[in-house]
Amino acid sequence: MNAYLQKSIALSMPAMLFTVGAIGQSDPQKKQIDKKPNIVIILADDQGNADVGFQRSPSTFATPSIDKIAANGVVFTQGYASAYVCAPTRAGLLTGRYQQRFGFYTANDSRAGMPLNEITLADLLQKEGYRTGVFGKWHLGLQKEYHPLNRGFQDFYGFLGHGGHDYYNFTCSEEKNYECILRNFSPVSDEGYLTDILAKEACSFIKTNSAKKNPFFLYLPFNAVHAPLQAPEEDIKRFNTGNRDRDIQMAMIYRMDIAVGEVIKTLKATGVYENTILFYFSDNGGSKATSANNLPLRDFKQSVYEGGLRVPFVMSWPGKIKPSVCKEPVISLDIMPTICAVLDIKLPGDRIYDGKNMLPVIEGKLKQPLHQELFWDGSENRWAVRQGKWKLVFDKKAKLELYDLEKDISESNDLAMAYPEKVSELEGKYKTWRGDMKSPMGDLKNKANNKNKQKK
Ligand SMILES: [Ca+2]
Repeated sequence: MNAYLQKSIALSMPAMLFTVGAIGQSDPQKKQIDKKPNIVIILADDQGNADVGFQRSPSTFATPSIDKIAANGVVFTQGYASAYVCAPTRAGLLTGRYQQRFGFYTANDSRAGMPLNEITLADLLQKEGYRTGVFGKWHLGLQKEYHPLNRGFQDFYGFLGHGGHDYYNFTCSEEKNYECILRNFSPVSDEGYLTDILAKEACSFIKTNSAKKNPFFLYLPFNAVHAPLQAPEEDIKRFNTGNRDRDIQMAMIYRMDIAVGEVIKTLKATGVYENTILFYFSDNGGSKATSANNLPLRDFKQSVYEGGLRVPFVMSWPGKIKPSVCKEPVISLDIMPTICAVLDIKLPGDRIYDGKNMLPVIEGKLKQPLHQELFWDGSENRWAVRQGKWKLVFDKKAKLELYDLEKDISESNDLAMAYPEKVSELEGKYKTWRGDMKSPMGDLKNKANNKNKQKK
C-alpha cells in the first residue's frame, strides 16, 4: 500500500469505523481494504443540475440510487464539466488535461478523434494491472486507431459516435457505422432499451472481474439522458407535468437511476463496494431541447453560463472517505489526477496536467484554492474564466460580463461596469491561458481544406 493510501485511511478512520466497523486481522474486509481499489466512473449525458435528488437546489424529483451514492460520498456543490458539450468533456476526463491543449474544443472534433499521443487514464490503469472496460458512448473518434480498444480499454460495448443514439433502434449500416452497437470491434444485434443494456453489460464486467479478484476500471458513459426523447411508456406515465417532453426526460432519468442502482447492487453483491472509488457526474449541463432543469443556474448545455457547465458531481469510496459536502470548485479534469494520487501512479512527466488531486480538499487540508482559475472555451466565441467568487463570461455578444457567484449563483447581475480592474485582470488571464492551448483541430482542418482549394 502506498503512503497516501495509508494516510487517507488514518484520516478517515472514524468513517471506516462507522461504515465497515472495526477491522480485525481475520476480518475479510481487511483484505478488501488492502487491495487496490476498483475505479468506477459513471457519466450521465446532459443531466440537468436540478434533475437529481441530492442536489436540493431545488431538485425536481428523487433519484434514489444516485442519491444513495451521494449520501455515502462527497457531494461537490461546485463541480464543473470541462466543456459545455459532450465530446470535449470526455477528452478532458480521460486525459486529465484541458482538452484545448490538444486542440479538442467541439463535439465535431470527436470525428477527427482524440490525438493519438494523448495518454488516457485507461492506459495508465491497464499498466497497473487493472482490467479496463467502457460501456456506452465513446465519442472520441471513429477510425480504428481511435477505438477504445486502442486507447487503453480492454472491453468495449457501445457506440463510437456522435452525440445521441436511438434507445431502441440498433440498426447498423455502412453509411452510419458510427451508430452501430459494437462489442469490441463487432456489431451486435441486441434488443431492448439501451440504458438497461449498458447497465447489464457493466454489471457483467463487475461480476467477471470481482470473481477473478482483478482490480477493474469501469467507465460507464450512458447516452442517457441525451436526445432523442425516448423511454418506456409505462415509465413516462409515472410523470404528469403537463409537458410530454418533460415527462419523457424524467422517465429517462428514472430509468438511468434504476440502471445505476443495478451497478451499485452488483458492486455490493460481489463484495467490492467498500473498496470502490466511484465518480458520478454529467458531461455538461441539462439541455433545453430535452426539457432539462438546471435551476437555479442560468442557461443550458452549449452555454458558458453556469447552466452549461456546473453539474451534479459526486465521489464515493465507502470504506475510506466519510460522507460530506465540499464547496470548493472542482472540475472533471481533476478525476484522473485524483485516481493516480490514490494509486501512487506517477503522471507522465512530458506534459502538463491541469487536473489536480482532490483528496486534500475533501480532507479540508488545503489552505489555498485547488485551482487559482478555471477556464472554458468551446471555440465558438464563447468562453469563461472563474477565479474565486468571480466569473468573467464572454458569450458572443462582444461584451464581457462579470458575476459574483457567491452572491449571484444565477448570474443575473452583471458587475463588469463596477469592477473594470477585475474584468481586465481576468481577461488577461484568459488570453494567457488561450495562448498556451493548441489551435482548434477544426480550424486546422478548415485551413488545410482552404489551402488545398487554393492550390486547385
Ligand atoms: Ca452531453
